[in-house]
Amino acid sequence: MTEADSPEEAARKLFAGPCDFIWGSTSAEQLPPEKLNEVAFVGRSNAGKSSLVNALTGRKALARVSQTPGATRQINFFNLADRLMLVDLPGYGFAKRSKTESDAWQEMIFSYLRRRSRLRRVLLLIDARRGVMDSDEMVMNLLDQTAVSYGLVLTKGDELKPSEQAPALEAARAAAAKHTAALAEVQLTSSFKGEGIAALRTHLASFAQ
Ligand SMILES: Nc1nc2c(ncn2[C@@H]2O[C@H](COP(=O)(O)OP(=O)(O)O)[C@@H](O)[C@H]2O)c(=O)[nH]1
Ligand SMILES: [Mg+2]
Repeated sequence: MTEADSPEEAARKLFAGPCDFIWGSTSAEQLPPEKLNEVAFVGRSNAGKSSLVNALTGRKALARVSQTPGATRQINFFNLADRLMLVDLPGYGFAKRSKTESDAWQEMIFSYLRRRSRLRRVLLLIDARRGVMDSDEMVMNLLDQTAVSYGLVLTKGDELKPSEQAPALEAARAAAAKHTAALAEVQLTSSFKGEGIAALRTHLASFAQ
């Protein structure tokens, strides 16, 4: 008999397995059937969502990394080994967006969040250099109204000097502490350098079936 894998090793294997883009929704009326537990990634346009999905799955171009902020306007579903659905939500907070557009975004995200009974976790991505901004606070207020708990993930950690990391984490923890549904723990990641990626895989793998 072989010993069971550690949670870290089990997570590594899960994310090294097949992962396929299966569905892109431009409205919350046309979501795929709920067969798997889901974890969703949300954040400002350019926060690094697509890059993080690629880093987690070890693929260069599974989720499209955009050169144009705000280009991803659909909800993209990635089936991870038939065990977990990774969901890349459209970005928000792009300065050129009109009120109508941001209302439409909010409506789409809110109806996604309300409809998915198998949504286990939302990760709210924050560019580590910028920290929590007003638009992030608005989304945290929105998330507080749903039943799903969410964790803050600082992205682009490689852009911080070592001395800037602890203050950035502390500020994000303080922002999270003001919100009822936010988890206390904040993760620092770099999709480019791999920092924090294995830990995030282990966290997400706990929701896999
Ligand atoms: N330095 C650095 N840049 C990153 C990292 N992740 C993403 N980026 C850059 O940030 C920009 C937006 O990334 P993208 O994944 O498309 O963000 P999205 O709009 O949230 O999906 C791109 O220019 C990426 O190359 C990272 O870990 N480190
Ligand atoms: Mg994207």
